[in-house]
Amino acid sequence: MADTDTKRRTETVLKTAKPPLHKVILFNDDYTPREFVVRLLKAEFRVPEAQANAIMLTAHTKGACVVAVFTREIAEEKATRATEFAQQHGYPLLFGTEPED
Ligand code: TYC
Repeated sequence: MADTDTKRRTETVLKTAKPPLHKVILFNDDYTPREFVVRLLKAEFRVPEAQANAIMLTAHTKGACVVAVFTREIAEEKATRATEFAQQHGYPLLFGTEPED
């Protein structure tokens, strides 16, 4: 009976491996109207107006801005869709992806 009190137990904690994340990056250009960038960010990335505006302004002043972070496949799909949407409207707006450190 005292046995059970002194028994060593090994506990195995199973951790689910998290997939590596990738950033979607918005690049500045001289031609795309600011309002169009904000509209696209809201539509494709579901960010509220104030956040879309802040992201656009950071890209505008610094050259680029991280929009959001996703798994690689989703990040690439979103960057491609957003870039193509801009192209369809005649703008050279560019989105890219890069692995998160
Ligand atoms: N620089 C653009 C302009 O002055 C606006 C702009 C902002 C474009 C952010 C791209 O990622 C961008 N009309």
